Amino acid sequence: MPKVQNWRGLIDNYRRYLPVSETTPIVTLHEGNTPLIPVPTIAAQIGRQVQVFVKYDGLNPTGSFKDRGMTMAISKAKEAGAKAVICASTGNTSAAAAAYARRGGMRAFVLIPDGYVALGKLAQALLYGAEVLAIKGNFDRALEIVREMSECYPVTLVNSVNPYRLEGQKTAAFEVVDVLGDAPDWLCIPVGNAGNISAYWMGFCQYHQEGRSTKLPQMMGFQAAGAAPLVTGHAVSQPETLATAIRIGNPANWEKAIAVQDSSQGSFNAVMDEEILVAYRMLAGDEGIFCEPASAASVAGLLKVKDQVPTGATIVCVLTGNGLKDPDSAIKFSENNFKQGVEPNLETVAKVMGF
Ligand code: AN7
Repeated sequence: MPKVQNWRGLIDNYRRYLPVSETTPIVTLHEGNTPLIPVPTIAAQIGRQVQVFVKYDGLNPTGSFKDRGMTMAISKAKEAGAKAVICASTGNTSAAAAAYARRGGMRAFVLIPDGYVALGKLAQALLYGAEVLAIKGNFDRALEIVREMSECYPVTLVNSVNPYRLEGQKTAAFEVVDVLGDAPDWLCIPVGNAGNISAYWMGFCQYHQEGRSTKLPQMMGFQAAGAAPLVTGHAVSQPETLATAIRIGNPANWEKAIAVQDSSQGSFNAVMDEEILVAYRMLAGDEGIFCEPASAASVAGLLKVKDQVPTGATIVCVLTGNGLKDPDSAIKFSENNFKQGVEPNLETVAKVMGF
């Protein structure tokens, strides 16, 4: 029998693992339940009978994993009577905060680094009705300001320093284990503020304690080489990478990130922008999966450290955001010289096609 599941969002599905009660008003866009897709051409580049999957979290309602955290953060803010939320963002958090806050009847203030937010993300924040302030500074500066704002004014901070964000995001690990039947051996993930890697680890540990998995994954975090504080061990005052989502020099969850690395026997590694682009094009061109550049860092990283992969390992790479978020990068870096200005007749079209 064909079966269509009535999925009503991750709070509904994983309620018993989340800090919500009967009276919490659930603000949801039915996020979560994203597909875990095999990527055989990437597995083939590693060999040794490894299996590689991508967790395509770009298929969430606003196009990124941030929806997982935002359904929790906004529901809890609403429960506490908040009238407005605030965040700093490289783009995706602002889109998710805007969508969920507006759905919950709250104002959404977002601070973004002027000129460094991908087009789709800005478009979303504007249309969802956020109050957008583009500041003449980078993400790290914006985060400092919104932290202070939330201390001095009646606005709830919904960056990943808000613990409810991580509670929601940990459900991605639950989904991975629910689909695979066990935890993977490796979890490869792009890292900016290190909220998501911390959330995944929480989720894997919680499921493991409940006996739902037999093992815990090694957590492999990847940062862009120009914004790799967790690799170098010191904050980067002027982070630079074309993967603007992870253009972050001073991760808000630094201590948590180090704890995850130590307790999972994982590591942080840097990938060059050029390596990110190779993975970005490979995912789209060989696997039909369109993610944004920052997300491709997980696959770029896996390929970079492929010699360390244990034989027969099961690996999950997290694709955190949808490719449609950043159409400019897709066009700029596609290496696809499409034919423009073609005369509209059969003869020319066939000729240009090489027939
Ligand atoms: C696509 O939106 O920080 O390590 O302000 O958008 O949890 O920070 C985005 C981060 C990875 C890094 N992939 O996650 C923001 C923001 C994508 C992202 C990350 C982000 P964290």
